[in-house]
Amino acid sequence: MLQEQEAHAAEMERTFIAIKPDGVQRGLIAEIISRFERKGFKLVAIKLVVPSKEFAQKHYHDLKERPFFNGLCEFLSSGPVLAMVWEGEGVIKYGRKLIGATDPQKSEPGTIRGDLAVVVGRNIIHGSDGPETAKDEINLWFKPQELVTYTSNAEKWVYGDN
Ligand code: IDP
Ligand code: MG
Repeated sequence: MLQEQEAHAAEMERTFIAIKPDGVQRGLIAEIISRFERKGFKLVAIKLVVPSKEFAQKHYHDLKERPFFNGLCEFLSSGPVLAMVWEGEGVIKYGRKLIGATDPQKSEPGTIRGDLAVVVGRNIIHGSDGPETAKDEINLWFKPQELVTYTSNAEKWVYGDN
C-alpha cells in the first residue's frame, strides 16, 4: 500500500497557474479556482501579489523580443495577481486545456478563456506550458516553504486504489 502511494506520488506533477489582474478585478477568482478544483486537481500553494514590472519581465522573459512585451509586463504588474500551484496527474498539459487557446477568439467554448475572455491582451489567466517552465515559474513565484505537501481525502476517489 505504501509502495502504491509512493508510486502514485512520483507520477504527480505541479504547474504554475496565475489569475492576471483582469481576472482578479472582474471577480473571476472563485469561478477559475472551481474549475481546477472540480476536475480533481489539488491546490498546493496560493497567494495574492502585485508583481513589480521587473518581476513581470522575468516571468515573461521568453517573450522579450515580441512587440507586446512592454505592455504585457506593465499590465501584469498593474494590480493583484493570484499566484497558485496546482498538483495532479497530467496537470501541466490538462491545465492548458482547461485554460484554452491564448487568443480568446480562438479558445473553445467550455474553456476558461473561451467562456470568460474576449481579447488576447486581457485573457485573464496564465498557465505553465511544459515541465521545465512549470519548474522555473514555481521557483520564481514561490519559496519552497510556501508549497504545502498534504494528502487530500478526495485523492483515493479521484485516482482509485492503484
Ligand atoms: P499563453 O499565455 O497562452 O502561454 P504566450 O504566447 O505565452 O501565451 O503569451 C503570453 C501572454 O502574452 C498571453 O497570455 C497574452 O496575455 C499575451 N499575448 C500573447 N500574444 C499577444 C498578442 O499578439 N498581443 C497582445 N498580447 C499577447
Ligand atoms: Mg506562455
